[in-house]
Formats: sequence, structure tokens, C-alpha cells
Amino acid sequence: MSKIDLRSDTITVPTSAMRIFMIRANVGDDVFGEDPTVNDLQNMITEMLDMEAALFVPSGTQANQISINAHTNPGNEVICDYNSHIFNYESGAAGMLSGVQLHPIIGKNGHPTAEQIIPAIRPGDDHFPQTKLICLENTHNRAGGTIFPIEEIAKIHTMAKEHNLKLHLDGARLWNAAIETGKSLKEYAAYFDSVSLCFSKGLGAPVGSIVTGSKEFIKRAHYYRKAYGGGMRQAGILAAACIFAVENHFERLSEDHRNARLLAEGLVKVGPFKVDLESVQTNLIITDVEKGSIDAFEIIERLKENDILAIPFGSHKIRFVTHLNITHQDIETCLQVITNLFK
Ligand code: TLP
Repeated sequence: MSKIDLRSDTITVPTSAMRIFMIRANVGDDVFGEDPTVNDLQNMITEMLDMEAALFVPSGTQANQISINAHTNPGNEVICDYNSHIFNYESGAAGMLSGVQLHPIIGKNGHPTAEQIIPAIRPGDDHFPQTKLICLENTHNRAGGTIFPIEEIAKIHTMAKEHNLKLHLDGARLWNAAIETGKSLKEYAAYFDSVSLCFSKGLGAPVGSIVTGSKEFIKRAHYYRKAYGGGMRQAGILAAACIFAVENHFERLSEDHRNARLLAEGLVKVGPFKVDLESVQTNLIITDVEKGSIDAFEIIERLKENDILAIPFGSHKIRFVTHLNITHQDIETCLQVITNLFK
């Protein structure tokens, strides 16, 4: 049996059709702004999000970190969720590269409310760092792919403007939120000063993310992209994969969401797994492993022996992710194996 790899949607490999599309891409030197395919991708996303400008970058991490740097000065403070990717999985880059301090707060399902954020905003007193930026994440990774309610985003937007704060969205999986809610990317983007998106998660491109915002913001982001070593040359070959991914793999994300629900509903019936089904809203599932039973690492080892791959989120949580390379049949097989192993 070939492996059923549910570790992440980052593991997807380019399809044959995508590879053919990549080969045909027109290319130029993108550091000079002369790669026609990169420019096409940037224009396409600018239009889809109704932002002024966009910048193609190698990774979601770089997209977020460039945005943080372009919005802040060293010594500033950035408010984010305690479980956000920016706080947990970006190697401490905000402190290292932007010289800012992160101020994490614990949001419900990864989504802090405006009421929670207000007390975290520092008073204008020289003892304190100056709060400059709020970062939100939609969908939320560590919370299990949860969708940020747009009404709450609107409230945070209004509050941020009142306090003269910038608002950035880590939209690595905003695609999933848009497909699931039926709201356009534009509707979400309207509330933010900058939005980052990834093409190399559920959309299945091999590499690539993008940052969007005002022309002035993107000009600064362009400088930081160069400084971070993210200036790529004939990057059109990669941008082509991203264009293909948006055109062919965006709508189908609902299939991943159906597969995730099927898996989650099956998991709750079996032995050590506990899933909050309400939190399974897109393509990620975080299962709690019941205390007192075998721990997450051991479960993962047993699954691996049976060609099913998942990743631990600590010793009592496991994450499963559905994606382009996972079929309905894979989920059925996976549930069969899990039932046999743990019932
Ligand atoms: N997330 C990866 C790991 O880093 C955890 C994954 O497997 O889910 N924002 C969010 C919300 C993300 O989930 C990720 C990747 C990123 C940013 C960073 O993207 P890359 O990996 O392109 O730097």
C-alpha cells in the first residue's frame, strides 16, 4: 500500500498538468521586475483581493515576516494569537529580523476578539513598547483550520483604525476559508492593510506565497524581500505553478473539507481520539488523545507502521490534514486501519 500522508497540505506534489504549464512559462529577471509570469500572478492576486499591489515571495514565513518588518520599527509591539503561526512556527524571526516584540493573547479557536485585543494595546507612555500591528490568522492552523468570523474581523478592523494600528492577515489558508464560507477573498482582504497567501498548501503549487497591500507597503516589502534573500530571478517558472494552482485547485478545496469531516466523524468513534467536531471547519483536524491512554507519539508510530502519516502537536494532540493528494478512498482506508488498530 502506498503511504497516506496526512501530515500537511504542504506535502502535495505538482500534477503533470501543472508541470507542463510551468515548462511553458515566459520568464525574465524578477529582481528587475521583468518576469512576465510573476507580474501576471501579482496582477491576478491584486485583482482577486482588490488590493493596490502584490509581491511574489518564496514562502509563507517570508510573506509574514516581510509584512511585519514593513509595518513596524524596532522596539514596537505586535499583537497576535498565542497559537498563531507567527508566534509558534517562524523561528523567532519577528524578534530576530524586525526587532519587534510579540504580544500573544489567547483567542477562542485561535481568533481573538476586539474586546480581548483592546487591553493588550499599550498606553502611550515611554515605559512601554509602542503597539503598531495586529496579526490575525485565517484559517487558523493550530486551532484546526478554524475560520475567523468575518463580523469579528470587521470589529477588529474598526478598533484597529481607532487606535491607529495596522492589521495584517496570515492568510496562508484564506483560500479554504473563502471556499467554505462562500465569501470572496476580496471581502476578507477589505479589512486588512496587508494579506499574505500561500500557493504551496492546499492549492498544490511546489513553492510560493504572496504579500498584498498598498503600493507604498509593497515598495517597502520589496526592499525586505531582497534583504531576506528572497529576490528570485527567473521565478516565472514557479509563478506559473501558482497561477495554475489558483485556476485549477481553488474550487476543489471543498473536496478536502468533505474528506476532513468524514475522517473527523470516523475518528470520534474510535478508541483514544477526541475531536471537537465544531472546530473541523476546513481541511485540518486536531485530535486530542485521551489522557491515560497511549500518547500521540506512540499512536503516530503505530499509524506509520501501517502507512498512515500524521504529525504530533505535543504529546496529546495529533494533526491530520486532507489535501489534493488524498482521495475519499484514502480516508475510508485510513478509518479502516485506525478502527482495526485502536477500537
Ligand atoms: N505551516 C506548516 C508548518 O509550518 C506548521 C504546516 O504544515 O501547516 N502561516 C500558516 C498559517 C501556516 O500554516 C504556515 C505553514 C505558514 C504560515 C508558513 O508557510 P511556509 O511553510 O511556506 O513558510
